[in-house]
Amino acid sequence: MKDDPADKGQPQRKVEIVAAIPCFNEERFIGSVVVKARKYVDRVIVVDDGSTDATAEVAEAAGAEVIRHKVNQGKGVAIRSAFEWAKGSGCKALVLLDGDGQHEPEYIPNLLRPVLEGEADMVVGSRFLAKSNNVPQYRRMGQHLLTLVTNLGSRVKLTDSQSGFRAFSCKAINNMSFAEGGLSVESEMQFSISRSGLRVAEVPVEVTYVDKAKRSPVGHGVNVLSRVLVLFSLRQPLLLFGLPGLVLLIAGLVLGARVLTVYSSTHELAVGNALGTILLCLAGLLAIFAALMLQAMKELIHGENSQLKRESKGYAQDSESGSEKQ
Ligand SMILES: Nc1nc2c(ncn2[C@@H]2O[C@H](COP(=O)(O)OP(=O)(O)O)[C@@H](O)[C@H]2O)c(=O)[nH]1
Ligand SMILES: [Mg+2]
Repeated sequence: MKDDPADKGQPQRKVEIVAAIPCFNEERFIGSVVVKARKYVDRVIVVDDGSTDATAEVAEAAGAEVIRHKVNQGKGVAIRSAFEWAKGSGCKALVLLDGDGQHEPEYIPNLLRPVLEGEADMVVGSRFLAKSNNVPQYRRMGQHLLTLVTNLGSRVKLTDSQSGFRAFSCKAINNMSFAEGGLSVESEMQFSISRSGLRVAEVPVEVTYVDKAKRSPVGHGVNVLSRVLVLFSLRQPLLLFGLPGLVLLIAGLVLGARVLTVYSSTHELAVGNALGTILLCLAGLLAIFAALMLQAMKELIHGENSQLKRESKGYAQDSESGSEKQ
């Protein structure tokens, strides 16, 4: 068993297809998930994220290689560890699935097909494309809202932005980057994929809800939504803040014009409307100001990143020509 991502062991023989399962306290289900997944891939990696139960031992007994985080760091961090392992192994494809029995490993070949046939770099298993899905109603509404906001913010259209059942090509493994530590990592992948110009596809998957939700669905939803809005605001500030700001400002100006018209004909100030005008204009101006500030920051960061990339390219070329001269 490995102790931390830093000293993850690399496979002895060439591993082509890897399945990685981020886990936190899944001793009840992880054994059967690993055994089933092994039928479809060369290696199963379980990232045990500081579980306090026997997840790691059960996973290992079932034939998985276990990367162990000493303390719980969140699903996103566990997925980063899995990506690092996959990068080091030089594998052709990586599949992610949950360790709670929700994802049926028999769908792994369907997820892998577009990747292995060179049609997509990330394939998402969508619960909402399947003929039947037993996603509970309360979850379904929240999932659709999160998908709507993620699609708008990332400009990548999926039917199930929150599905953790996904496959990635070698190109995606090497080019995607994400920083989210928790359960918003799936949304962040959508932002990352559009930024890296990778291709995305969806295939239908059916899921089973074996257990009750482990955390409050409302709290979970609000948490993910707030992170998605942060990603959205950094990616498209003009759309998220600028457009509503402009609408508020125009509404304020229209109301203001009405206040003036009434005043000029009656010489009476419509106090309520005048206050409304001030509030709408202030809110609109604030939103536009926030949008412009965020846009400026975005362009600054983008400019600095491009500069760094150019510098490191130049440095690599210089050292190449230097070694040729020697
Ligand atoms: N590594 C890691 N995995 C987690 C964490 N929280 C949940 N998971 C795993 O992520 C998967 C989905 O989590 P779950 O709580 O079932 O989310 P839900 O299906 O969206 O309600 C399961 O395999 C969990 O074990 C965490 O803090 N760290
Ligand atoms: Mg689950």
